[in-house]
Amino acid sequence: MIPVKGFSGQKVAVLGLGRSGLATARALRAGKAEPVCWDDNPAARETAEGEGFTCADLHKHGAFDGIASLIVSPGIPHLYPEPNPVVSAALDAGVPVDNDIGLFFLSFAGSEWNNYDTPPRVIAVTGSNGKSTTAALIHHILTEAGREAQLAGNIGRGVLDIDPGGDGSVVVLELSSYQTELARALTPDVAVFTNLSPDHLDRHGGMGGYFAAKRRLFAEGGPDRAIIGIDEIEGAFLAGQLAEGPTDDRVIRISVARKLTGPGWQVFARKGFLSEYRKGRQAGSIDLRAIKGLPGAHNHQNACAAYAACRSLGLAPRVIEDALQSYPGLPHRSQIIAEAGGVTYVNDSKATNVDSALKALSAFKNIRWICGGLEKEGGIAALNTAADQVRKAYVIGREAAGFAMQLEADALVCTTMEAAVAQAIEDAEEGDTVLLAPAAASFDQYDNFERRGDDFTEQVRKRLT
Ligand code: UMA
Repeated sequence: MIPVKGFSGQKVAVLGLGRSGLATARALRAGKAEPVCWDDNPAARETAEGEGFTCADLHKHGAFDGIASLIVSPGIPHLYPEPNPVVSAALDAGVPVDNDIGLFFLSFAGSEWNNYDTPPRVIAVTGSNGKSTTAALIHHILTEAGREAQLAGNIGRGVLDIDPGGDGSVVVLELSSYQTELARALTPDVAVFTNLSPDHLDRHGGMGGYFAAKRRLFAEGGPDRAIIGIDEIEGAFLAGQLAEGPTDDRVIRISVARKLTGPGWQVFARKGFLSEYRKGRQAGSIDLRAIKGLPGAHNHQNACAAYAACRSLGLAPRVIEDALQSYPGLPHRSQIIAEAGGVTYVNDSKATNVDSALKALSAFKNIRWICGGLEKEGGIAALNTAADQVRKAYVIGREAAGFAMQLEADALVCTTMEAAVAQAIEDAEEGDTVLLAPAAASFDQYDNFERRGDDFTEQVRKRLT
């Protein structure tokens, strides 16, 4: 745990007592602050009280008297579509609003670092898609290379839950736009921006707000090294804005759309080959095509970003290449869960938006595609650009019929995962891929995308054994 600094003897309100909130309350207590906790769910309050925390209703008039700061969990809106009333009350009372990420950057450095040969470094990864894989891949490469590394943030572990950094260690953080937008301190040593496509637009008042939230990671005086995917205009703009000039290698540009030339530092992947160029010279090259844990161009972008991050810490190309080969992949992200009778079964339940589903569709051929769920803003028409890859769609979700009607591919309304998997297995022929890539949120039928992916895996395994 990272004890929170700067609030000793002061009351700090904590709103939301899930993974990030509980870790925050513990870290505040370890830093001798007095957390005053609240969660709208009585069960979450009970858990916190079981750990000896004081809960007090932060909606009540005067709740912010004597409170030094309000720490808000990422899932709780602080601005759009409308701020949670507790956040509004804190703002009205002039109480600073922050989150666990802001506290982490205030508290991570310790006086023991003065005795270290190499101070701990923080790598923060953001972007619409691929940030979990990129963060996990960086962590995997560092660990394989014998570096002490910890992984936290949006990937599932509260950032204040990690251990203090040892000599030469690295912390890899996956940060969502919810987290970067609110954090009052954001000072990673290396920051990565994978890509940008519409997501969470309701929470950011549209695309501009969404990009602005992610850009905060690269604000003035920010990272020593910025690794930026430039295949969308926002990334190209950000890289251009951060670089002092064409040779400034503080910025490493990455692409999977084109060969990058120029005198700066760049890493790109084309036709399955990763190349690194620095000062006009090729510094590294890796054949990514046979790496099982990283199928498809979208994963090649993740490989480029992770490669660049590790190169910026001084790892040799060869060491990175060896580690890429052994990357096992993350659950629910292009995860091969079974192979039987020449058919491959892939769980990409994390493809919760159109863009990530399109990336999954382009990574495989002859697809029996399980899709559908709670549609996100912006519609699903763009999915039809991948219709050629799809042999048949098996549509799930409460609104399966409406979803199926918008698809150009041959589509069957299945509604449940059980029905979709049963039919896809019955139809599948040698060489096909049965792919769960929903292009929608899971909340109409599941608690989260993990449960949806687990259900898919269970249904497939049940039928194949
Ligand atoms: N709550 C209230 N009032 C409300 C809303 C929620 O009290 O109006 C309470 C809930 O009852 C619950 C708590 O807030 O007890 C939940 O807080 P949370 O939703 O922020 O969830 P955590 O468990 O703290 O998890 C958060 C991130 N969740 C979100 O951003 C929604 C996790 O990312 C992250 O792994 C974790 O912190 C540790 O850092 C998940 C996620 O879905 C994976 N992220 C989004 C995404 O990837 O698309 C951004």
